[in-house]
Amino acid sequence: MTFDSMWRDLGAVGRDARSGGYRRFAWTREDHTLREWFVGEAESRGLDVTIDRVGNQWAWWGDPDGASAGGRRGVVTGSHLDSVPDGGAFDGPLGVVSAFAAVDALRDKGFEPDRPIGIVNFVDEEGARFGVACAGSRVLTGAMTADRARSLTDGDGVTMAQALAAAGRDPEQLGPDGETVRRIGAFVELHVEQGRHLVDVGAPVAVGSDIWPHGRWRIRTLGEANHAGTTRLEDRDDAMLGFAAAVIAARRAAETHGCVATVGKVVVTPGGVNAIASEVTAWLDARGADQAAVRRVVDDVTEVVDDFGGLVVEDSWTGPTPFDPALVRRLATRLGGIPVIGTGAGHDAGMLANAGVPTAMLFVRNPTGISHSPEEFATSRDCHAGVDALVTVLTDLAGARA
Ligand code: HGY
Ligand code: MN
Ligand code: MN
Repeated sequence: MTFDSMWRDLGAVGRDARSGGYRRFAWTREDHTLREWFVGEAESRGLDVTIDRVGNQWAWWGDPDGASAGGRRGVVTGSHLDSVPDGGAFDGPLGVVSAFAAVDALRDKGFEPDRPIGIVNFVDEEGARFGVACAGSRVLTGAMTADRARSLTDGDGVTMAQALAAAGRDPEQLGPDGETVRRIGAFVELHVEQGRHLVDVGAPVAVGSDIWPHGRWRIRTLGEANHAGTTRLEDRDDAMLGFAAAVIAARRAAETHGCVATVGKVVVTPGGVNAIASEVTAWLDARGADQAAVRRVVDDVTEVVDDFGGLVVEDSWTGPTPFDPALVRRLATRLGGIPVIGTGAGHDAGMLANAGVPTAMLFVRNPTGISHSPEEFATSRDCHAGVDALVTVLTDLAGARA
């Protein structure tokens, strides 16, 4: 299977006919189809598939436990297959498909790795269903407890534990998996760029050097349900007002503190056009190069929400995440001095880096610069340039002289 045929196969899975975007959420039917696809691609290449305690899938070329027998730890690449609601085709899948295509290319040129090469599909990277991003790599590395993960609920009140059980997995098995993490000597995640830097500098591929501090906070404002037409203004307790003030405050605070912030998801109760809202739950996403500034954004929003008697609770926080400087330099050098860029997007690579795994990323140009949208795009030519870069990197890191 070549890159293009794999890409075509994946294209139909979880695609929403109306929006053209993808709805691939953790432990759903679409996710099951994607996981089956991953196993099929791995087995068709004779790779050994293992599944860790969290449900992340790993396809191995060589014995990943060779290190325990005095061998060298594996070089791993890959990414995730899940999406945000109406997400683009490339965010996640580009890294997984490129990984399989890179193994094909290495074999075509007769490459014999001197250490195991692994391809990973991290489960639930977007956190679209249960609300915490990088859930699969967070639990794997101990950055989120299994108890908390099991108790997370989706929009229908289904817990992650129930979703795992429905998908045939034992929720009690969920937990950190040090044995799996120890197999990784280096991790390089290839990902579509979620911005316009490569367009602006005219390069197809870049090395990723770091991830900005970023987090998610749940905002809850309360009111009193009542009739939209007969309740006097002075008698109203409208939960929407605090929510609306928070949204504007987030934007203003981001401008003031040099960050980015948005409220992209909101749930209103009871949610009737002619009923005053009794409760609003909304999610703030705030990020920036300076973590103190991000905290000030959240403080400003919290102050406004407090004024309306509401509550702001931190759902997840990831501090500044520099990738391994030596590995970043090594990749940039091997790839002929290509650009080295940071990103405001969170990735599983960040979780592994924070767990002490030597990690870096490769970014592939996105002509629209848009992501988390059906408009997300990368040309076939640049996708193949990404695979070529990954082949160079894997040859270097897994080669005999590495
Ligand atoms: O939210 C992010 O930055 C990533 O797409 N999970
Ligand atoms: Mn994403
Ligand atoms: Mn991603």
